[in-house]
Amino acid sequence: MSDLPPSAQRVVDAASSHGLTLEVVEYPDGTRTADDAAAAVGCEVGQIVKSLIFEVDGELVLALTSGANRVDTAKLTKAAGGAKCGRADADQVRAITGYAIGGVPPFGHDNAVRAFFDPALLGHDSVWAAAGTPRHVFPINPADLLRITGATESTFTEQPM
Ligand code: 5CA
Repeated sequence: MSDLPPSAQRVVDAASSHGLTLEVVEYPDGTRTADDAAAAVGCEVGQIVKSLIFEVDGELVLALTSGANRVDTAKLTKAAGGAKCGRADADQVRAITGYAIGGVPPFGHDNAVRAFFDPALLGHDSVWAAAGTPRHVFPINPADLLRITGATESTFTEQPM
């Protein structure tokens, strides 16, 4: 229980401050991408939460996105009330969240960040998100995730082809 790496422990502590006990699971083969995580967990890729950082008019925002979906930056820009949107780079992700790409969790960040929530995540009983490292993930009820992230539910993904 207490042998989690510090970056995973921070995620557990952040959940705990919202009254939620996380069961973090380590997969030594890695959970760096949504596909990796789904393969490791043995769940649908749509149940994996991608915690993606974008820059909208100079503000870094978090897009909590189903692993089955792709962000439509025009829609995300509109949801955030901005005009210009791009992907944050690895240094910006680290600076705002305190975590490296591949392990960015949906909450427990160093700095407050406005968050947007893909409603597709609510179509599952449980979803899995990164727990601060590219090897640790945890399951969570998506409504609980929406609540503790304080995210705004918003449709910001591309239409499936
Ligand atoms: N642990 C997994 C599943 S929870 C995970 O963190 N997935 S993720 O989707 O949230 O984070 C990986 C994402 O980071 C990739 O989808 C990719 O779009 C993005 N990424 C990878 N490299 C870079 C980079 N150099 N700059 C900006 N974003 C990147």
